[in-house]
Amino acid sequence: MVNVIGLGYIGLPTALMMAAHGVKVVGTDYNPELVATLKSGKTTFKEDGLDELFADAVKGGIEFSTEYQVTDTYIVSVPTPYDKFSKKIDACYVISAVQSVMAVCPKGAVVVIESTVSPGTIDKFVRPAIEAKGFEIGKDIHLVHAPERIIPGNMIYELLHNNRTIGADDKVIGEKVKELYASFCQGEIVVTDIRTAEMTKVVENTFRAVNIAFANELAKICMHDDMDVYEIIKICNMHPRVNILQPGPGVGGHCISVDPWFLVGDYPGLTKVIGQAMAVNDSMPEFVLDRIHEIMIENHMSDLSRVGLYGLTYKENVDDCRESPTLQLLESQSRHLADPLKTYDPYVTEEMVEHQYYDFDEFIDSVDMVVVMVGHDEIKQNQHKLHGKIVLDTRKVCSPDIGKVYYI
Ligand code: SAJ
Repeated sequence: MVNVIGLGYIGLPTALMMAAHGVKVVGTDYNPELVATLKSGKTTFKEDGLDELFADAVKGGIEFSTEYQVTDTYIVSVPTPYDKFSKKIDACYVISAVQSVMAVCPKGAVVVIESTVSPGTIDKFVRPAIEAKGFEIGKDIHLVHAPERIIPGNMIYELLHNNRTIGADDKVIGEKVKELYASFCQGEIVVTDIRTAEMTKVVENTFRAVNIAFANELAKICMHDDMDVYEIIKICNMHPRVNILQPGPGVGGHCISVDPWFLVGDYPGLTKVIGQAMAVNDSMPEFVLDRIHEIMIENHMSDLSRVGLYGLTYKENVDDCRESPTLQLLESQSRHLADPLKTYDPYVTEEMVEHQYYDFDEFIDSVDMVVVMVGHDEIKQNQHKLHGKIVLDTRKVCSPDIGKVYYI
């Protein structure tokens, strides 16, 4: 039996996927409300295909509990926040989960860490936590790092099809864990050592962050000299060896906007490109704020309460608002002591910020200028309703034909 610890955005789909593929799974989370919701047959966040997968996992006998189980295999999938000032990882949840596993697990158990950790975290924090409980690693406990790779918005497909990395001290244990993941994963599964696995995960997200920063910097250059950054990127990407990502209002989510800082925090003198890239991405919400002011002046608008931000989540068609560019923008704006802008997001039904709307039409009626911060399908399909408004589209989802549309 596999005990999956932490039933959030990664732990839950992973537990469900294994259970739906014949593995006996108990999912454990320390939040009793979350466990009660899952036990009552409901999922805890929105994701394409998650409800269907949940039904299959229930048929496969999945159970949910607040208790750690006595078993031979644990998968730890808890959050790894970072300290905003030092830029270093805060491994407290991983350490506490591993300590709780140690309190119940039999000798010989395999502990797989799925949470993203900065290179060296397992050596620095996880091994000492295990040894402090009197266990000998490699004999009493086997350690594995299997970083997740799935993208919110397409998680279920990617869980099934992405290639994976398994880092293990002992190749035999690595192969055993590979077999477990192969119960559902149709991609290639590479077995390597733990430090390499830690590093690959952070490097993958850093590669994407640097590429997005490059696109954002191009957007600023093009804005400065009135060139169309989207057309330029489109043409450049027709070159067989060029693949530039898209500019936007900033980078959010709990991965791309966080993981590269682990490298900057640990190697401050060696991360010039990465550090600058992260600074460029972090500057984007302020850049959008400046664009809003410029466009307001150009259109003789002075009333900020007539400006609305469309989208609160960190990207399209997900309900996750962690580190979202819209929240970053509102925070910058609050430093200027201005009244917060109006906001609306079809995926955010609970109050999150001031002046939040819950109905698309009411939101549109209440403003003269709409700033598209997130390219949800809803806005793509309803862009005709923006007719007559001034639009700042930071995601290039609206056609210039709908009216007075600006891009970044
Ligand atoms: N973004 C842009 N321009 C782009 C692409 C993205 O501005 O061209 C923005 C998005 O709007 C969003 C942020 O970047 O605010 C991050 O979104 P994302 O879709 O690039 O990635 P995440 O954070 O949802 O998921 C990433 C993925 N990593 C890579 O693609 C290398 C995913 O595979 C990882 O599993 C995930 O991080 C994670 O958990 O680490």
